[in-house]
Amino acid sequence: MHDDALSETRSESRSAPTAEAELERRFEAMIADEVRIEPRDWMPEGYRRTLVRQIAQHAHSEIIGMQPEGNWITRAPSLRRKAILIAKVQDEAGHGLYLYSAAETLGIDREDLLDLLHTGRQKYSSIFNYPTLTWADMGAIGWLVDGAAIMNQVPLCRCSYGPYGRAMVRICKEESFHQRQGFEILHTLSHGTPAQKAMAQDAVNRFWWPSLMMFGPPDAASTHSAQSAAWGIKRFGNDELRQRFVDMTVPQAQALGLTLPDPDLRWDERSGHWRFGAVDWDELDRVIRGDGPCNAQRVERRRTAHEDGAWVRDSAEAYAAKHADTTRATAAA
Ligand code: BYC
Repeated sequence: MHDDALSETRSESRSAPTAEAELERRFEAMIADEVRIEPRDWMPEGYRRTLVRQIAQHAHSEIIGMQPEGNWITRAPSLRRKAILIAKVQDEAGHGLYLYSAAETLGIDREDLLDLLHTGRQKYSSIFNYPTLTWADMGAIGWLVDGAAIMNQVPLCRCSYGPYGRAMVRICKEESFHQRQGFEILHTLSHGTPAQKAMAQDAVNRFWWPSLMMFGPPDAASTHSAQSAAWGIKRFGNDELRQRFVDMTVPQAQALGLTLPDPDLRWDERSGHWRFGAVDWDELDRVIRGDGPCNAQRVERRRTAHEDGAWVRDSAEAYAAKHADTTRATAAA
């Protein structure tokens, strides 16, 4: 669709009370033409709800994801490692903020989203319900968890909803940096003493399968994939992205000199893919339902952090109100 035609469509959809079917037809045409949907465009309620669900889950994952890594800030093995880890955890907070802002453009309040997280009514990624037991886990999270996140999130930069797609561009750039720092931590450990190499291997053993679960259930069991793909929200199915992640990661594990804990992992010459063993979908189900090793601890910590931060929000609101009063008084003078 040409720009002129698009702006005509948009201004009409904003001003004229067109019949719902016509609005829907225009929406579908925009999706088919890969024209981005923006906050003021008409959209079906299901599209809006799907985006709120996915963006909120994503935002929650970013801020809950600060906990397992924050756990190692005080015990990072050097000042350099500590500074890098602090910056990474701070990046995750920033990702959460862009994503909550993107969700707010869909007419939902950030406080309400946080309430849904704190009361267990909205999910966050299963991966953050696993503990970080050693320093090598910082490497495994960066390499595998950020690696899986990038694989999943780069296609979201082309999401049909503008504010989400644009937020993802910056997030993916930062995640790429995170992935490299994780790889570098593991590379140092795997080329260190035998004890350090064993620590790196143990971290990879524990994070490999949960990383594969980050892509969601198999396509056949995925409730939302087909509709999300039709709306241009998801560009690939869960299984395809999982396979791409395995194909990308196996050679990297070889470069690290570490093994992946899957006896069925083998190169399939015919398809040109690494074939992997069966994922334990019952485990994903259990962790999503709240029965992972750290679910209760993560949500409790998040609630406490929110309560502890109440004074900051109150102060910011009071400052904003005072600033608005001053601006009004100056304008009236
Ligand atoms: N964990 O129909 P499906 C990050 C839920 S990276 C928890 O396939 P969909 C970070 C799913 O929500 C992690 N829940 O759903 C990285 C749905 O439940 P509801 C966050 C999961 O939405 C490094 C149900 O299962 N990334 O933040 O089409 C450092 C059926 O699934 C999981 C994102 O969120 C799971 N692993 O696809 C710091 C990326 N898998 O909602 C931070 C954006 C599935 O019906 N999100 N579920 O109750 C997505 O791409 C998609 O939402 C998913 C799932 C691929 C995750």
